[in-house]
Order: sequence, then structure tokens, then C-alpha cells
Amino acid sequence: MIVAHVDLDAFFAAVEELENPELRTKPLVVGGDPHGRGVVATANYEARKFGIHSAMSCAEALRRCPHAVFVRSRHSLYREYSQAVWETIRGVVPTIERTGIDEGYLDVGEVASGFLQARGVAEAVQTAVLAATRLTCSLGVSTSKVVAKVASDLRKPRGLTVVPAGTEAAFLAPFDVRRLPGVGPKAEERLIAAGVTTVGGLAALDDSDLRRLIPGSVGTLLRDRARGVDPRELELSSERISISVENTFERDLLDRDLLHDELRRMAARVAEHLSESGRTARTVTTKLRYTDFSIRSRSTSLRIGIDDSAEIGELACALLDRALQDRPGALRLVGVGVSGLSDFRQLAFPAVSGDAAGHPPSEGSIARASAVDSRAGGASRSART
Ligand code: DCP
Ligand code: MG
Repeated sequence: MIVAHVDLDAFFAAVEELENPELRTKPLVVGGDPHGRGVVATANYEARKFGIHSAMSCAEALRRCPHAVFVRSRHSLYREYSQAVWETIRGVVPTIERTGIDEGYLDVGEVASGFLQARGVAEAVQTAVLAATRLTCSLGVSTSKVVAKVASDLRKPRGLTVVPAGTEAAFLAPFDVRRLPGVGPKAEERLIAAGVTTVGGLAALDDSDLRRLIPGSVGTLLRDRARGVDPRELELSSERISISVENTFERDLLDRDLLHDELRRMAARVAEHLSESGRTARTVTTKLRYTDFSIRSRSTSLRIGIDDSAEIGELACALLDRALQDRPGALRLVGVGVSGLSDFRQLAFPAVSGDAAGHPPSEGSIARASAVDSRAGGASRSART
């Protein structure tokens, strides 16, 4: 397995900087009220120089840096950016497991045959995410989730750390035990009290010491991880099946009729994808990117699924109008997406309908169908841009 862990850099703060470029050079704290009981959700790297970090009280952050700018978290906005990021990543690596709003694992082995190629794929992810959203991310690449996760954190921001097969244990050994995913505060306390301060120390424990310090299967699991051994596969879910088409314009577009024409053309492509796979969709989404790269999307959900190009087109245009009413401006990109797909066809899909012995399809194989879906949208997307 070659797996990458990707994590966006200072995610909420990076979005706020993108929305308001003046903030970029200032120490920025995203979270609650500095004059109340708010806590820091995240801080940009400028603010981190003052020792400000996630989960610190905002009052403390204000003490450490009185000239910091404080803004409130805007979760729905971050979700929109996150969605754009994951759509982009899927265009490079189709099989992914999202583990949070700004992090997840990528099945790089599916698109790279060795670690040299894997590095190229990871760089392509960084480039694509930056080009599509202006956000930066860091990646770790290795043979297992645990090593990839530790590696992605090593050279933030814009970091890339590749830990090739055979070097995992040596890579992990010098880190503090707390850096190993799975080691909670209690395990850390017991290990340190026994003089085991590094991951390497945990890896070297013999069975009886391990049983004494961290009894049961958790102990062996953590010692395995400390040795770079982690059998976890990617957990693929079928939640986010969607089909989308988008187009970046050569010149920023303000003309409403032209924008509508464009949306109708894209709706026709989406409808074509739907009917090809014999599906209908219950939710239509229009995505807009303004000239300053900020992203908005508007969705509408119906009681019955549709696959009609004209109907999808009209809904998409109405959503665009709504979004432009809320925030007028020229656009550099629009997109149409559908989700809430009827899945009867998916269960009948030959590749995922179970094996010859009649076993039911696994969750993973269903999700692969969804990854293929996203790729269909992604391929047509890149063909147009
Ligand atoms: N977050 C939060 N509260 C926390 C930690 C994080 O609300 N205690 C939110 C804000 C972050 C986002 O989750 O922007 C992602 O968390 P990360 O731990 O990945 O932190 P960042 O992306 O902000 O920074 P880094 O560059 O270290 O990844
Ligand atoms: Mg992050």
C-alpha cells in the first residue's frame, strides 16, 4: 500500500485570509470572542509566532498578541471550501477517505507504482489544490496510515514528506510518544513515567513491559504502530456520490444571459451522465467562484429525483441568480452538480455486485463506484478548463 495523508494548512484562517486578503500579513485568530469565553479554533502562522494555538482561550491569545485580529468561525463557508478541495483531490487521486473537514487519506498506490512516482502525485495534489482554491496543504506519504499521518505534520505549511518502505520505524523512532496517533493522555503519562518518551522506546518494549504499561490489545496495537505496522485500509464510504461539471472562463464573466447559457450547457452534460448510468438526482447545486477566488454554492433539493437536462438547467440558473443577489460580482468559474442520486443502478453495477461465491458487495467496493463517478465529472471538467 502507498498511502498519503493530506492536511490543509491553518485551514479556517487560510479561508479567512482568502476572503479578506488584508488579513494575510496580520496575526489572525479564528474562533470565539476574545472578550468572552471563546476558544481559538485556529490561528494563522503569523499568530502562531506569538504562541497562539488551537484550543487556547481567546483571552489568552489576546494577552499573547494584543494586535491580533479576531474573527468568528464561519463553518458553512469552510465546508464549501472543503468540498472544493476534495473535488479537486479526487481529480488526481480518485480513492480517498476523508477523516475531517481538512484532512484525509489518499490511495496513492492506485495511481503510482513506487515512491518516486508517489512523490510526484503528492506534488500534483498540492499544485491542483492551490490552483483550484488558493489553499495550501501538507502531505505525508508512506506504506501505512500511521506513518503518513505523522509525516504530513512534519514540514507544515506546504510540506511534503515521503517515508519509503523499509524506513518507517526509523522515521518514527525519534518522535515524542504523544505524536503517535492513538496514544492518548493516559497512555502518554504511563509511558513517560516508565521512561519511555519516544516512539522508538515504545517500539522496543518487550511483551511483559508492554502488558504492564498498556494492557490488552491497545498495547500491542500501539507498539505495532510505533514500529510502523498498521493494517488499517482506507475506509471508503458511499456518502458523497455526486456528478459535477464546471468551467473556468478565459475572461471573468458578468453577463447574466451568458452565465445562464453556460449553466444550461453544463446541466445537459450532467443530465447525460445521469441518464447514461440510469440514475436520477434529488439535489442540484450551482457553484460560483468570484474574481477574488472566493467560492459560493447554492443547492436545492427536490422530493423526487430528476434527470431532465432542462429541469436541472432551470434550477441551476435560479440558484445562480440567488447567489448573485446575495453577492453580486463577476465570475471566473461556474459549475453545476447533482447529488442525492438514486442508487438502484449502483447496486446492480457488475463490478460491485459481489463475488462469484455470492458474497454481498463490501462497503469498499460500492465506494469505488462512487470514486469512478466523481472521476467522470472530473475528467469532463478538466477537458473544459
Ligand atoms: N479546529 C478547531 N478546534 C481545534 C482544532 C481544529 O475548530 N481544537 C478546526 C480549525 C482548523 C481545522 O479544524 O482550521 C483543521 O484542524 P487542524 O488541526 O488541521 O489545524 P489547522 O489546519 O488550522 O492548522 P495546521 O496547519 O497545523 O494543520
Ligand atoms: Mg490542517
